[in-house]
Amino acid sequence: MNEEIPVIDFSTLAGGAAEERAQVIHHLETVSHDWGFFMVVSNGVPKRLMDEMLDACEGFFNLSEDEKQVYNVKHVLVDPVRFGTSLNTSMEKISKLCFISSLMAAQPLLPLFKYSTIKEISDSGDLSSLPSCYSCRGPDIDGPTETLEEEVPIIDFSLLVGGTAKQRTQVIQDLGKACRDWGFFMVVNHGVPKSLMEAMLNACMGFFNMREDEKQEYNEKHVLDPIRHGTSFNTSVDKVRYWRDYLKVFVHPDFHSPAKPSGFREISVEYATRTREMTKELLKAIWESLELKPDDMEEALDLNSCFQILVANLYPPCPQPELTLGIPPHSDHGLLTVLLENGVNGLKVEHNGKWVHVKSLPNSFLVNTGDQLEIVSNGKYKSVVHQAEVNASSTRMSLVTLVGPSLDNVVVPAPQLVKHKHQLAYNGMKYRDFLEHQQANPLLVKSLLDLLRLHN
Ligand SMILES: O=C(O)CCC(=O)C(=O)O
Repeated sequence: MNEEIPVIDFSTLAGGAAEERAQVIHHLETVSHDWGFFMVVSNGVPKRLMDEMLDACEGFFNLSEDEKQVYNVKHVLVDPVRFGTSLNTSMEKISKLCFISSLMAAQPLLPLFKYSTIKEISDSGDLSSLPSCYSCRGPDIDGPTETLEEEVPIIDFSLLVGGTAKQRTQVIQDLGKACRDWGFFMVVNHGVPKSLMEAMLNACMGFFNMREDEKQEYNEKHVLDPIRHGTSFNTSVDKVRYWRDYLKVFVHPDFHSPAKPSGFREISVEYATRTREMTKELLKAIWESLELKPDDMEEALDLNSCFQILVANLYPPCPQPELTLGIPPHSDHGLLTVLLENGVNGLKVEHNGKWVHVKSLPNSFLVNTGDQLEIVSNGKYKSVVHQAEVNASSTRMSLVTLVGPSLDNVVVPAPQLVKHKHQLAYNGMKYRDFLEHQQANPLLVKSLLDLLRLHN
Protein backbone atom coordinates (compact mmCIF):
# COMPACT_ATOMS: atom_id res chain seq x y z
CA MET A 1 0.00 0.00 0.00
CA ASN A 2 1.26 3.48 -0.81
CA GLU A 3 -0.04 5.86 1.88
CA GLU A 4 1.27 9.18 3.03
CA ILE A 5 2.53 9.11 6.58
CA PRO A 6 1.06 11.95 8.71
CA VAL A 7 3.31 15.00 9.09
CA ILE A 8 3.50 17.20 12.19
CA ASP A 9 4.91 20.71 11.85
CA PHE A 10 6.80 21.22 15.09
CA SER A 11 7.43 24.95 14.48
CA THR A 12 3.67 25.57 14.59
CA LEU A 13 3.36 23.57 17.79
CA ALA A 14 6.21 25.40 19.47
CA GLY A 15 5.79 28.90 18.04
CA GLY A 16 2.49 29.20 16.12
CA ALA A 17 -0.59 31.24 17.04
CA ALA A 18 -2.98 29.67 19.59
CA GLU A 19 -5.45 28.56 16.93
CA GLU A 20 -2.78 26.97 14.71
CA ARG A 21 -1.32 25.25 17.77
CA ALA A 22 -4.73 23.85 18.73
CA GLN A 23 -5.04 22.44 15.21
CA VAL A 24 -1.69 20.69 15.44
CA ILE A 25 -2.63 19.24 18.83
CA HIS A 26 -5.89 17.94 17.38
CA HIS A 27 -3.99 16.46 14.43
CA LEU A 28 -1.54 14.84 16.84
CA GLU A 29 -4.45 13.30 18.73
CA THR A 30 -5.90 11.85 15.52
CA VAL A 31 -2.62 10.44 14.16
CA SER A 32 -1.70 8.97 17.52
CA HIS A 33 -5.04 7.18 17.57
CA ASP A 34 -5.14 6.14 13.90
CA TRP A 35 -1.45 5.52 13.18
CA GLY A 36 0.74 5.63 16.28
CA PHE A 37 3.33 7.01 13.88
CA PHE A 38 4.14 10.38 12.34
CA MET A 39 6.91 12.45 10.82
CA VAL A 40 8.08 15.66 12.54
CA VAL A 41 9.25 18.46 10.24
CA SER A 42 10.58 21.95 11.04
CA ASN A 43 11.73 20.43 14.32
CA GLY A 44 14.45 22.98 15.09
CA VAL A 45 17.25 20.40 15.45
CA PRO A 46 19.97 21.68 13.06
CA LYS A 47 20.52 19.48 9.99
CA ARG A 48 24.25 19.78 10.61
CA LEU A 49 23.81 18.20 14.07
CA MET A 50 21.66 15.39 12.69
CA ASP A 51 24.26 14.61 10.03
CA GLU A 52 27.07 14.75 12.57
CA MET A 53 25.21 12.38 14.87
CA LEU A 54 24.69 9.86 12.07
CA ASP A 55 28.36 10.15 11.12
CA ALA A 56 29.42 9.69 14.75
CA CYS A 57 27.36 6.49 15.04
CA GLU A 58 28.72 5.17 11.78
CA GLY A 59 32.19 6.00 13.12
CA PHE A 60 31.46 3.84 16.17
CA PHE A 61 30.39 0.84 14.06
CA ASN A 62 33.53 1.29 11.96
CA LEU A 63 35.82 0.97 15.01
CA SER A 64 37.79 -2.27 15.24
CA GLU A 65 35.98 -5.13 17.01
CA ASP A 66 38.51 -4.89 19.88
CA GLU A 67 37.70 -1.24 20.46
CA LYS A 68 33.94 -1.90 20.59
CA GLN A 69 34.29 -4.99 22.76
CA VAL A 70 34.47 -3.03 25.98
CA TYR A 71 30.74 -2.28 25.59
CA ASN A 72 29.74 -5.78 24.48
CA VAL A 73 26.33 -7.03 25.54
CA LYS A 74 26.15 -5.75 29.09
CA HIS A 75 23.28 -5.84 31.52
CA VAL A 76 20.21 -4.17 30.00
CA LEU A 77 19.42 -1.94 32.97
CA VAL A 78 22.65 -1.55 34.85
CA ASP A 79 25.04 -0.66 32.07
CA PRO A 80 24.71 2.81 30.55
CA VAL A 81 26.59 1.96 27.33
CA ARG A 82 25.86 -1.30 25.51
CA PHE A 83 27.05 -2.60 22.16
CA GLY A 84 25.85 -5.87 20.69
CA THR A 85 24.23 -7.71 17.88
CA SER A 86 20.74 -8.97 17.21
CA LEU A 87 18.29 -7.94 19.98
CA ASN A 88 19.69 -9.57 23.07
CA THR A 89 21.77 -12.60 22.25
CA SER A 90 21.54 -13.93 25.79
CA MET A 91 17.78 -14.33 25.50
CA GLU A 92 17.75 -15.82 22.03
CA LYS A 93 17.78 -19.51 21.37
CA ILE A 94 21.13 -21.25 21.42
CA SER A 95 20.78 -22.61 17.96
CA LYS A 96 20.82 -19.29 16.11
CA LEU A 97 24.54 -19.05 16.69
CA CYS A 98 24.88 -22.67 15.64
CA PHE A 99 22.73 -21.99 12.60
CA ILE A 100 25.01 -19.16 11.51
CA SER A 101 28.12 -21.18 12.14
CA SER A 102 26.67 -24.20 10.31
CA LEU A 103 26.11 -21.99 7.32
CA MET A 104 29.61 -20.58 7.57
CA ALA A 105 31.04 -24.07 7.82
CA ALA A 106 28.78 -25.22 4.97
CA GLN A 107 27.39 -27.95 7.19
CA PRO A 108 23.96 -29.32 6.46
CA LEU A 109 21.42 -27.09 8.12
CA LEU A 110 20.72 -28.40 11.57
CA PRO A 111 17.16 -28.50 12.79
CA LEU A 112 18.17 -26.91 16.08
CA PHE A 113 16.18 -23.70 16.22
CA LYS A 114 13.86 -24.97 18.86
CA TYR A 115 16.46 -25.84 21.50
CA SER A 116 17.68 -23.66 24.37
CA THR A 117 19.95 -26.00 26.30
CA ILE A 118 22.53 -28.69 25.65
CA LYS A 119 20.25 -31.11 27.47
CA GLU A 120 17.46 -30.45 24.97
CA ILE A 121 19.81 -30.88 22.01
CA SER A 122 21.31 -34.04 23.43
CA ASP A 123 17.93 -35.55 24.41
CA SER A 124 16.53 -34.86 20.93
CA GLY A 125 19.02 -37.19 19.25
CA ASP A 126 19.07 -34.72 16.30
CA LEU A 127 22.84 -34.45 16.24
CA SER A 128 25.30 -36.87 14.68
CA SER A 129 28.17 -34.37 14.61
CA LEU A 130 29.09 -31.34 16.67
CA PRO A 131 27.85 -27.94 15.40
CA SER A 132 30.93 -25.88 14.66
CA CYS A 133 30.08 -23.20 17.25
CA TYR A 134 30.94 -25.81 19.93
CA SER A 135 34.26 -26.65 18.36
CA CYS A 136 36.55 -24.90 20.82
CA ARG A 137 39.66 -27.07 21.05
CA GLY A 138 42.97 -25.94 19.64
CA PRO A 139 46.41 -24.75 20.72
CA ASP A 140 45.04 -21.43 21.98
CA ILE A 141 42.74 -23.04 24.47
CA ASP A 142 44.08 -26.51 25.19
CA GLY A 143 47.01 -25.56 27.44
CA PRO A 144 49.35 -28.47 28.21
CA THR A 145 49.49 -31.16 25.55
CA GLU A 146 50.33 -34.07 27.84
CA THR A 147 47.91 -35.79 30.20
CA LEU A 148 49.11 -37.84 33.16
CA GLU A 149 47.38 -40.27 35.47
CA GLU A 150 48.81 -39.18 38.84
CA GLU A 151 47.63 -39.66 42.39
CA VAL A 152 46.41 -36.37 43.80
CA PRO A 153 47.01 -35.54 47.49
CA ILE A 154 44.43 -36.95 49.89
CA ILE A 155 43.41 -35.14 53.09
CA ASP A 156 41.71 -37.02 55.92
CA PHE A 157 39.36 -34.37 57.31
CA SER A 158 38.49 -36.43 60.41
CA LEU A 159 42.10 -36.12 61.59
CA LEU A 160 41.97 -32.36 61.21
CA VAL A 161 38.91 -31.85 63.37
CA GLY A 162 38.91 -34.94 65.61
CA GLY A 163 42.47 -36.27 65.66
CA THR A 164 45.24 -35.79 68.20
CA ALA A 165 47.21 -32.53 68.25
CA LYS A 166 50.01 -34.32 66.40
CA GLN A 167 47.63 -35.63 63.73
CA ARG A 168 46.12 -32.18 63.29
CA THR A 169 49.59 -30.63 62.86
CA GLN A 170 50.43 -33.27 60.28
CA VAL A 171 47.22 -32.60 58.30
CA ILE A 172 47.95 -28.85 58.36
CA GLN A 173 51.39 -29.53 56.92
CA ASP A 174 49.90 -31.84 54.28
CA LEU A 175 47.34 -29.19 53.36
CA GLY A 176 50.08 -26.56 53.01
CA LYS A 177 52.06 -28.87 50.74
CA ALA A 178 48.98 -29.75 48.66
CA CYS A 179 48.16 -26.05 48.21
CA ARG A 180 51.74 -25.16 47.33
CA ASP A 181 52.51 -28.08 45.00
CA TRP A 182 49.09 -28.79 43.48
CA GLY A 183 46.40 -26.27 44.45
CA PHE A 184 44.27 -29.37 44.55
CA PHE A 185 43.43 -32.25 46.89
CA MET A 186 40.79 -34.86 47.64
CA VAL A 187 39.04 -34.76 51.01
CA VAL A 188 37.91 -38.04 52.59
CA ASN A 189 36.18 -38.75 55.93
CA HIS A 190 34.64 -35.29 55.79
CA GLY A 191 31.54 -36.10 57.80
CA VAL A 192 29.00 -34.88 55.23
CA PRO A 193 26.49 -37.75 55.02
CA LYS A 194 26.56 -39.78 51.80
CA SER A 195 22.74 -39.61 51.71
CA LEU A 196 22.90 -35.78 51.69
CA MET A 197 25.46 -35.76 48.87
CA GLU A 198 23.25 -38.08 46.81
CA ALA A 199 20.10 -36.12 47.62
CA MET A 200 21.80 -32.88 46.48
CA LEU A 201 22.93 -34.45 43.19
CA ASN A 202 19.40 -35.80 42.64
CA ALA A 203 17.83 -32.42 43.44
CA CYS A 204 20.07 -30.74 40.85
CA MET A 205 19.25 -33.41 38.28
CA GLY A 206 15.58 -32.80 39.17
CA PHE A 207 16.07 -29.14 38.30
CA PHE A 208 17.70 -29.89 34.92
CA ASN A 209 14.92 -32.41 34.17
CA MET A 210 12.19 -29.79 34.57
CA ARG A 211 10.49 -28.47 31.44
CA GLU A 212 12.43 -25.68 29.69
CA ASP A 213 9.66 -23.15 30.37
CA GLU A 214 9.84 -23.93 34.11
CA LYS A 215 13.59 -23.24 34.18
CA GLN A 216 13.32 -20.20 31.93
CA GLU A 217 12.44 -17.89 34.81
CA TYR A 218 16.12 -18.08 35.83
CA ASN A 219 17.57 -17.84 32.34
CA GLU A 220 20.57 -15.68 31.53
CA LYS A 221 20.21 -13.08 34.23
CA HIS A 222 22.80 -10.51 35.27
CA VAL A 223 25.86 -12.27 36.68
CA LEU A 224 25.10 -11.01 40.19
CA ASP A 225 21.52 -12.30 40.18
CA PRO A 226 21.26 -14.90 42.94
CA ILE A 227 19.73 -17.66 40.78
CA ARG A 228 20.87 -18.21 37.22
CA HIS A 229 20.29 -21.00 34.75
CA GLY A 230 21.98 -21.09 31.39
CA THR A 231 24.22 -22.83 28.97
CA SER A 232 27.90 -22.56 28.00
CA PHE A 233 29.67 -20.01 30.30
CA ASN A 234 28.08 -16.65 29.54
CA THR A 235 26.39 -16.68 26.15
CA SER A 236 26.39 -12.92 25.85
CA VAL A 237 30.21 -12.87 25.72
CA ASP A 238 31.30 -16.42 24.79
CA LYS A 239 33.17 -16.45 21.48
CA VAL A 240 32.47 -20.18 21.15
CA ARG A 241 30.00 -22.34 23.01
CA TYR A 242 30.83 -24.95 25.64
CA TRP A 243 28.94 -28.23 26.05
CA ARG A 244 27.42 -27.46 29.42
CA ASP A 245 24.20 -26.34 31.10
CA TYR A 246 24.38 -24.80 34.55
CA LEU A 247 22.40 -23.69 37.56
CA LYS A 248 24.07 -21.13 39.86
CA VAL A 249 22.55 -20.26 43.23
CA PHE A 250 23.89 -17.85 45.88
CA VAL A 251 23.44 -19.60 49.24
CA HIS A 252 25.33 -17.37 51.71
CA PRO A 253 25.23 -14.83 53.39
CA ASP A 254 21.64 -14.78 52.04
CA PHE A 255 20.19 -18.11 51.14
CA HIS A 256 18.36 -18.47 47.81
CA SER A 257 16.76 -21.43 46.12
CA PRO A 258 14.69 -22.07 43.01
CA ALA A 259 11.10 -22.83 44.02
CA LYS A 260 11.18 -26.13 42.15
CA PRO A 261 11.78 -29.05 42.16
CA SER A 262 10.19 -29.78 45.50
CA GLY A 263 12.71 -30.51 48.22
CA PHE A 264 15.49 -28.51 46.51
CA ARG A 265 15.37 -25.76 49.14
CA GLU A 266 15.55 -28.05 52.17
CA ILE A 267 18.31 -30.23 50.72
CA SER A 268 20.41 -27.32 49.46
CA VAL A 269 20.22 -25.37 52.73
CA GLU A 270 21.60 -28.39 54.58
CA TYR A 271 24.17 -29.20 51.92
CA ALA A 272 25.36 -25.59 51.77
CA THR A 273 25.67 -25.38 55.56
CA ARG A 274 27.60 -28.64 55.90
CA THR A 275 30.00 -27.91 53.05
CA ARG A 276 30.49 -24.30 54.20
CA GLU A 277 31.48 -25.47 57.69
CA MET A 278 33.89 -28.01 56.21
CA THR A 279 35.40 -25.40 53.89
CA LYS A 280 35.88 -22.94 56.75
CA GLU A 281 37.73 -25.61 58.75
CA LEU A 282 39.96 -26.30 55.75
CA LEU A 283 40.58 -22.58 55.31
CA LYS A 284 41.51 -22.20 58.97
CA ALA A 285 44.04 -24.99 58.61
CA ILE A 286 45.41 -23.57 55.36
CA TRP A 287 45.73 -20.19 57.08
CA GLU A 288 47.74 -21.86 59.87
CA SER A 289 49.90 -23.60 57.28
CA LEU A 290 50.92 -20.10 56.13
CA GLU A 291 52.01 -19.51 59.76
CA LEU A 292 49.31 -16.90 60.19
CA LYS A 293 47.33 -16.47 63.40
CA PRO A 294 43.80 -17.96 63.22
CA ASP A 295 42.38 -14.73 64.72
CA ASP A 296 43.71 -12.66 61.81
CA MET A 297 41.73 -14.68 59.31
CA GLU A 298 38.37 -13.25 60.31
CA GLU A 299 39.67 -9.72 59.90
CA ALA A 300 41.28 -10.47 56.54
CA LEU A 301 38.39 -12.37 54.99
CA ASP A 302 35.24 -11.70 57.04
CA LEU A 303 34.19 -15.32 56.75
CA ASN A 304 31.12 -14.89 58.97
CA SER A 305 29.63 -13.09 55.98
CA CYS A 306 31.42 -15.28 53.47
CA PHE A 307 30.05 -15.57 49.96
CA GLN A 308 29.01 -19.08 48.98
CA ILE A 309 27.59 -20.23 45.68
CA LEU A 310 26.30 -23.62 44.55
CA VAL A 311 26.91 -24.41 40.90
CA ALA A 312 25.47 -27.50 39.26
CA ASN A 313 27.10 -28.33 35.92
CA LEU A 314 25.38 -30.71 33.51
CA TYR A 315 27.39 -32.20 30.65
CA PRO A 316 25.08 -34.37 28.49
CA PRO A 317 26.57 -36.96 26.09
CA CYS A 318 28.25 -35.22 23.16
CA PRO A 319 28.56 -36.53 19.57
CA GLN A 320 32.22 -35.48 19.19
CA PRO A 321 33.61 -34.89 22.68
CA GLU A 322 37.19 -34.60 21.47
CA LEU A 323 36.29 -31.35 19.68
CA THR A 324 34.75 -29.48 22.59
CA LEU A 325 34.88 -28.84 26.34
CA GLY A 326 32.32 -28.52 29.12
CA ILE A 327 34.31 -25.67 30.68
CA PRO A 328 37.60 -24.33 29.23
CA PRO A 329 40.79 -23.95 31.30
CA HIS A 330 40.23 -21.43 34.09
CA SER A 331 40.84 -20.79 37.76
CA ASP A 332 38.01 -20.18 40.24
CA HIS A 333 37.34 -16.74 41.68
CA GLY A 334 36.91 -17.68 45.36
CA LEU A 335 39.08 -18.99 48.18
CA LEU A 336 38.34 -22.72 47.96
CA THR A 337 36.07 -24.73 45.65
CA VAL A 338 34.58 -28.07 46.71
CA LEU A 339 33.47 -30.34 43.89
CA LEU A 340 31.32 -33.47 43.91
CA GLU A 341 30.82 -35.65 40.82
CA ASN A 342 28.01 -38.03 39.90
CA GLY A 343 30.45 -40.90 39.41
CA VAL A 344 31.47 -39.84 35.89
CA ASN A 345 34.98 -38.39 35.58
CA GLY A 346 35.88 -35.43 33.40
CA LEU A 347 37.88 -32.98 35.52
CA LYS A 348 41.47 -32.23 34.56
CA VAL A 349 43.78 -30.08 36.67
CA GLU A 350 47.02 -28.49 35.54
CA HIS A 351 50.02 -29.73 37.46
CA ASN A 352 53.68 -28.96 36.64
CA GLY A 353 52.79 -27.98 33.07
CA LYS A 354 50.77 -31.13 32.37
CA TRP A 355 47.11 -32.09 32.67
CA VAL A 356 46.21 -34.61 35.34
CA HIS A 357 43.02 -36.58 34.85
CA VAL A 358 41.29 -36.65 38.23
CA LYS A 359 39.55 -39.81 39.36
CA SER A 360 37.61 -39.13 42.51
CA LEU A 361 37.28 -41.76 45.22
CA PRO A 362 33.72 -42.71 46.17
CA ASN A 363 32.22 -40.41 48.78
CA SER A 364 35.04 -37.86 48.53
CA PHE A 365 35.15 -34.16 47.70
CA LEU A 366 37.64 -32.64 45.25
CA VAL A 367 38.94 -29.30 46.53
CA ASN A 368 40.87 -26.64 44.68
CA THR A 369 42.44 -23.30 45.54
CA GLY A 370 40.94 -20.12 44.06
CA ASP A 371 42.09 -16.66 43.04
CA GLN A 372 41.29 -14.97 46.38
CA LEU A 373 43.53 -17.49 48.16
CA GLU A 374 46.30 -16.71 45.69
CA ILE A 375 45.95 -12.99 46.48
CA VAL A 376 45.63 -13.24 50.26
CA SER A 377 48.56 -15.69 50.44
CA ASN A 378 50.59 -13.21 48.35
CA GLY A 379 51.07 -15.87 45.69
CA LYS A 380 52.33 -18.65 48.03
CA TYR A 381 49.28 -20.77 47.13
CA LYS A 382 48.39 -20.29 43.49
CA SER A 383 44.86 -20.88 42.21
CA VAL A 384 44.84 -24.02 40.13
CA VAL A 385 43.87 -24.08 36.45
CA HIS A 386 41.37 -26.78 35.56
CA GLN A 387 38.89 -27.73 32.85
CA ALA A 388 35.93 -30.07 32.37
CA GLU A 389 35.88 -32.54 29.50
CA VAL A 390 32.77 -34.24 28.15
CA ASN A 391 32.14 -37.72 26.79
CA ALA A 392 30.03 -39.49 24.18
CA SER A 393 28.13 -41.99 26.28
CA SER A 394 27.16 -40.73 29.73
CA THR A 395 25.76 -37.60 31.31
CA ARG A 396 28.22 -36.11 33.72
CA MET A 397 27.12 -33.80 36.51
CA SER A 398 29.40 -31.93 38.86
CA LEU A 399 28.21 -29.97 41.84
CA VAL A 400 30.47 -27.16 42.92
CA THR A 401 30.26 -25.18 46.11
CA LEU A 402 32.64 -22.26 46.21
CA VAL A 403 33.41 -20.19 49.30
CA GLY A 404 34.92 -16.73 49.05
CA PRO A 405 35.38 -13.84 51.48
CA SER A 406 32.58 -11.37 52.10
CA LEU A 407 31.60 -9.71 48.82
CA ASP A 408 32.38 -6.31 50.36
CA ASN A 409 35.87 -7.36 51.34
CA VAL A 410 38.77 -5.76 49.52
CA VAL A 411 41.11 -8.73 49.32
CA VAL A 412 44.81 -7.88 49.68
CA PRO A 413 47.86 -9.98 50.48
CA ALA A 414 48.03 -10.71 54.23
CA PRO A 415 50.40 -8.01 55.59
CA GLN A 416 52.22 -10.63 57.70
CA LEU A 417 53.35 -12.28 54.43
CA VAL A 418 54.72 -9.05 53.02
CA LYS A 419 57.85 -8.26 55.02
CA HIS A 420 59.11 -5.62 52.60
CA LYS A 421 57.15 -3.35 50.30
CA HIS A 422 58.75 -4.84 47.20
CA GLN A 423 57.44 -8.29 48.19
CA LEU A 424 53.86 -7.21 47.66
CA ALA A 425 52.73 -9.37 44.75
CA TYR A 426 49.14 -8.24 44.05
CA ASN A 427 47.00 -5.15 44.12
CA GLY A 428 43.81 -5.50 46.13
CA MET A 429 40.34 -5.62 44.66
CA LYS A 430 36.86 -5.77 46.13
CA TYR A 431 35.69 -9.37 45.82
CA ARG A 432 32.27 -8.36 44.41
CA ASP A 433 34.02 -6.48 41.56
CA PHE A 434 36.36 -9.41 40.95
CA LEU A 435 33.44 -11.86 40.79
CA GLU A 436 31.40 -9.63 38.50
CA HIS A 437 34.32 -9.04 36.16
CA GLN A 438 35.19 -12.73 35.96
CA GLN A 439 31.61 -13.81 35.28
CA ALA A 440 30.78 -11.05 32.81
CA ASN A 441 33.76 -11.64 30.51
CA PRO A 442 34.91 -14.58 28.40
CA LEU A 443 36.42 -17.25 30.66
CA LEU A 444 40.17 -16.96 30.17
CA VAL A 445 42.97 -18.45 32.21
CA LYS A 446 43.65 -16.16 35.19
CA SER A 447 43.17 -13.02 33.10
CA LEU A 448 42.03 -10.87 36.02
CA LEU A 449 44.78 -12.08 38.36
CA ASP A 450 47.27 -11.10 35.67
CA LEU A 451 45.94 -7.55 35.91
CA LEU A 452 46.32 -7.47 39.68
CA ARG A 453 49.76 -9.08 39.75
CA LEU A 454 52.52 -6.56 40.44
CA HIS A 455 55.58 -8.45 39.15
CA ASN A 456 55.46 -10.75 36.15
O1 LIG B 1 32.76 -29.99 36.26
C1 LIG B 1 33.92 -29.89 36.61
O2 LIG B 1 34.63 -30.89 36.82
C2 LIG B 1 34.56 -28.55 36.76
C3 LIG B 1 33.60 -27.48 37.13
C4 LIG B 1 34.24 -26.14 37.17
O3 LIG B 1 35.40 -25.98 36.88
C5 LIG B 1 33.46 -24.97 37.58
O4 LIG B 1 32.25 -25.10 37.84
O5 LIG B 1 34.07 -23.88 37.63
